[in-house]
Amino acid sequence: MASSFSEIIEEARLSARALLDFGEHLFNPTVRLGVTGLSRAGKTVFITALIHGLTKGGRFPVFEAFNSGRIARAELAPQPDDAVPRFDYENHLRTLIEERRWPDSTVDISELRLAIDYQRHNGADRRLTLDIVDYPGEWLLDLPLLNKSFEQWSAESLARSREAPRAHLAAAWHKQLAILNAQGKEDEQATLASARLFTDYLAACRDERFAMSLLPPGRFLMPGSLKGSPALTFAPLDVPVNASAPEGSLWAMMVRRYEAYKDVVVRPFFRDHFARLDRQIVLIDALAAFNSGPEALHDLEVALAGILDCFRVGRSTFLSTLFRPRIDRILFAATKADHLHHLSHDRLEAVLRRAVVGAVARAEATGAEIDVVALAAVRATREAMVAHGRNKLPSITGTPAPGESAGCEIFDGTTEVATFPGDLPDDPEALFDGAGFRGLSSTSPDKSDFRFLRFRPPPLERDGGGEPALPHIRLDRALQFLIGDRLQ
Ligand SMILES: Nc1nc2c(ncn2[C@@H]2O[C@H](COP(=O)(O)OP(=O)(O)O)[C@@H](O)[C@H]2O)c(=O)[nH]1
Ligand SMILES: [Mg+2]
Repeated sequence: MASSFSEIIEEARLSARALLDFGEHLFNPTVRLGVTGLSRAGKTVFITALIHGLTKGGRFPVFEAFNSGRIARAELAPQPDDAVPRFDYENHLRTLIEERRWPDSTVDISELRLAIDYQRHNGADRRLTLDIVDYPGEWLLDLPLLNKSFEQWSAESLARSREAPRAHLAAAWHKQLAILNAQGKEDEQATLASARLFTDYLAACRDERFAMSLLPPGRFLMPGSLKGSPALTFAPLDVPVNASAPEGSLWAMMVRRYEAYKDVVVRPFFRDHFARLDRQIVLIDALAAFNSGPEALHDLEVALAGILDCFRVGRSTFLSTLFRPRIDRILFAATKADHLHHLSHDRLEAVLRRAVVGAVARAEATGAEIDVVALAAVRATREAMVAHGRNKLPSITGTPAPGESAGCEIFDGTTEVATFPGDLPDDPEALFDGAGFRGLSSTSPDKSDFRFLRFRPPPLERDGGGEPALPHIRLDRALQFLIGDRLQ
């Protein structure tokens, strides 16, 4: 009863918001573009490069409205939502260009508004408002919790934690779980210990060696202001899926907190942010998954399916017919493609396509258009053929960040080197089945089949007479897909 009542309120609020947004769209055409991806996927760099390119004359041959000169100007406008932090564009850009460092990592949501003045194909002058919303992919992976009971979530989390390589990382938590009495009296200390061990396990899974993606609840690893609150102090229990918790039990306490997490964290995110997006780009650090190995790639695949389910969840189950999430284009982008020679870019796209194929089929049924691209928002490398014995290998050259190492060499951040990062296999299957492709989770760095160095951002490119621009790979293709049709 309580839950259906809160859902009615939720729906009423959502539809009020939808009407408000709709009214604004009528007078002032607006696209709300969500930029998401797991932590370190490249969101901050992507948004910074996109804004810099649009406002400062980037090189975007494939972005038709821009390349044909129909865009008269694009400029920053005051951020629309009072309660959301502004995306710190100027600072990020300064770090990137003047210091040639990558921007510091961010873990919260932020927004920025761009006003684009353009000429329609028929000659009329128009303005498109582009709201860019940067939010953690971890929050997105929480949305499926809305449709799951505590018992279902527990069963899924436990099953996952019993598979390799997670089982090993979950050992300490499993040990504690085994002696926990779910039916027993509620117990704050046991709950605290359980939540801590469970969080440690999630953190270990995220480590570079394992690079797991699917680690809900998202706020356990990025608690922000909720750190230590009851809504973040719970953990899965080994309880039957179809039973319900005895009153006053430890189990009942976990259920209460799990539901609080949904109320305090997940629903507000859905209502205030996710449900208002028109377009979505999901950034994926697929190279980090290759770096780790097939288990990480498999985990990524499941996470991507989870993400795509969110778009479906939003459409059909959670809400009334009055309100419908309107995301009608979703782009999956493998980031940091500049770590590979361009001969491998198509292969990177193929791997990503392979990873989302099942999920895409499902999401297409919702009417959203979906595409896949391998890109580098900021291209930190150039390409070279480097002699290796009697062969020449397609390599990349760049300045490794200070402290990066290869073999026994440690780089100081000033010397340029050419490296051969490894080839992606012709057939994506090889990466998924683990035959013939080894990563960090099963071998040492010098023996793994793919290993990448972190390079420093490049200097601005000053060729071509126009304003100096940041080099990129296929950023224009992403723009064309995401907003090209709104600038016709
Ligand atoms: N070479 C290269 N590295 C990138 C690129 N984008 C992101 N990175 C790297 O990935 C890290 C995380 O990027 P960031 O945008 O902060 O990720 P976020 O957590 O998703 O916002 C950066 O510090 C860079 O080291 C890119 O286009 N090229
Ligand atoms: Mg960020």
